[in-house]
Amino acid sequence: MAINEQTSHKDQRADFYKRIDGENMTPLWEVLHALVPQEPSAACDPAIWHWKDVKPYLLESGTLITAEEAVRRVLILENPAMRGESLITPSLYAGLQLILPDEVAPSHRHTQSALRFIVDGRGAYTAVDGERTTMFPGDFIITPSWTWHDHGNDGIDGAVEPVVWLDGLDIPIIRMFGAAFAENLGERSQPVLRNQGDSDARYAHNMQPVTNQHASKTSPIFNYPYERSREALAHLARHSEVNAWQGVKMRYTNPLTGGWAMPTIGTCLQLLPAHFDGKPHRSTDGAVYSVAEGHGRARIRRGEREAVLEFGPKDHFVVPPWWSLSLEAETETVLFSFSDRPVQEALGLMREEFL
Ligand code: 1HN
Repeated sequence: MAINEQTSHKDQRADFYKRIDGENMTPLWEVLHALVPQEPSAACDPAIWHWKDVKPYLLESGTLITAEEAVRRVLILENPAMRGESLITPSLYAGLQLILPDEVAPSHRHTQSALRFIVDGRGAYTAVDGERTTMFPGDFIITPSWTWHDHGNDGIDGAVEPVVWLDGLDIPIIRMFGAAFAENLGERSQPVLRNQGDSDARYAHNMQPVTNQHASKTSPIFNYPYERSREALAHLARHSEVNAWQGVKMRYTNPLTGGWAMPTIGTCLQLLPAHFDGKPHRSTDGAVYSVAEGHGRARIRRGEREAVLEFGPKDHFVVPPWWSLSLEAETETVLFSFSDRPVQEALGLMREEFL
């Protein structure tokens, strides 16, 4: 084909694209490769937020706005490859929330599901559909879709201190479905309808009421205390084999189904023994990590690119989908993590490789 023939093809096409543009149409062949990449190609980079850098800003935010005015006083953890989008991975939102002594974060509900992993301080509470639970570091707490929730900080044992937790929400997933609804209760705190520990007594003792009517897709347990999860990991670390890729890793379950605790977000807690030198693993679910205990290193690789993230207690980091992760621990380490794995499993999309 002669050169001027090629140019005229190009011109003809450009002219064609312009004309169909007026009909809200566009040619697939110009975007096909980007729409259907050969491998996951989302704009999502590895990143870490060190507690020593984050904590002063969180406390400063406490001098600028009250929890009540902010509704939720949160500093969003934004993926550096998606600034401005309020996302930490393509499918997940994460942020660090501060509640000061005697503050209240007013009651509302929304179709997005939320998780909390308590990072710093003790004695704040969250209330979910009429029941309060007191928060301690390392607790994993769930706010199921469309449940009224508010937070407060009355302290415990006569001491009241600032409390910080990690929020994880399925905001992008709900947005993709066009299924986002929210409403305010119009009151600072919802009425308390049940005693603390009620859902725990009903569902967290390997039993359930014979009259159980829990219909939600989310676990009926809304606080998985660190004390118990940590004990399970310690026992397994002492008495069973340590996985060469993941150490001792457990997932939080819904006791009614044995499945994930939340329908859209999978949550895990894992222990890496001191001097653990893990093999690389990759999976299609990008994950957010919160360091509960210990010091170590996350090596996150994709092709020629590598991030080596040195972590310590209360640090947070993100592993993008399909990047390989190797974990190393200097001291005994405990990591909380969450991802969109339940959604990928439900849709038959999950892939993972132990390298
Ligand atoms: C929310 O309701 C909470 O209830 C935290 O604590 C973070 C981020 C976006 C939308 C709603 C909370 C949130 C949120």
